[in-house]
Amino acid sequence: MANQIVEAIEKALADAQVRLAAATAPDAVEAVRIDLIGRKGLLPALSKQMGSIPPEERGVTGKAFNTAREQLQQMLDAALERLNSAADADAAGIDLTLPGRRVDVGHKHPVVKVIDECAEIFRRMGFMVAEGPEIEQVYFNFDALNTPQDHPSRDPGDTFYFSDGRLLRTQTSPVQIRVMESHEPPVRIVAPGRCFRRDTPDATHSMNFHQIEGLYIDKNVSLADLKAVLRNFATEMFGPEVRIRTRPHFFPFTEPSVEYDFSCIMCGGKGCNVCKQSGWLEIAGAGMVDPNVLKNVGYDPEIWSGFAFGFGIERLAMMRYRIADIRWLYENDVRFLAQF
Ligand code: 2U9
Repeated sequence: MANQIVEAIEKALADAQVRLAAATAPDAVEAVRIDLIGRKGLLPALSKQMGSIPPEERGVTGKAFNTAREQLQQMLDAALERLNSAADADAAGIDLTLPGRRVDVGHKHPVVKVIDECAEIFRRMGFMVAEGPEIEQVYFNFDALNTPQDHPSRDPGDTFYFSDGRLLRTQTSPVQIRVMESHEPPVRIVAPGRCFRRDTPDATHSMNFHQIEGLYIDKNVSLADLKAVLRNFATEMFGPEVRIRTRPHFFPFTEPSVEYDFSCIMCGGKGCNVCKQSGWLEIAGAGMVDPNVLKNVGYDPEIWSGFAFGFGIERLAMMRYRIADIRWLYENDVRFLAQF
């Protein structure tokens, strides 16, 4: 008899569970409460049968009633809570069935992505990253780099000067001078950063641009070491199919000086608008560090030698991402920037 009562209680609870899950209004929850524990409800009716069961089973059956009442109360509360919060959302005009709103996560600017990627490639070849000030002294930007007073890059019309004589650096080479002045050789660094030149902006020129320059000083360093480093950089950055070539050039701070061309990334070297049908793109300047520069920082050029190179970051980014106009990198138009 006791088992039948306990079974009836369990079945009543299971039925209530189903009805509460389907309830769409508080009235339906109240109806479940009345049916089960109202004055004429199922549980009070069952408890009246307690008298007809053997005394030794009454304890167990009584416990089953108490547990059932507690459980039922929790189920009723939870159902009301669910209906009320849905009603609140409804009143506030919120549709809980809509998918969540996507949160736009920001990302790095393409110029910064290319700097990071270059730094990582050179890091794997043993170069450390060095940084320095964007507002520089004339000595670090020009004199220490063997660039004479009458060199065109020192023209006030080509460089931004402050009234106290300092300037906005035109290259990151002053960073290398600062590192050499404060460290004994060997030196293996890359210096990425913002530079400034008084150019008229167009599709390939910006007054504000970025460079990454490298410097490698050790004993018995040669142009062959430079070639190996740039060959590896080209492969890592643009893939193994890219060819490289060297042309003689002149820079005040390197002797001999060269320019590096990479086979055109756009047409694979066949000739197109971007490479002006030549199949090649000018990518980097480089050379063996001029002995005068080594002397300026107190290194003995009879013992130490080394190479230096410089890349324009925007140019790399434009090739990497096939960007036609450098100015797009500086307009902060998110429709453009969101593509990278
Ligand atoms: C020291 C000595 C020598 C770094 C060099 C270049 C050639 C070069 C270009 C990069 C992009 C100019 O703005 S750009 O188009 N850079 O052509 N840079 S050799 O030579 C150094 C640097 C530091 C102490």
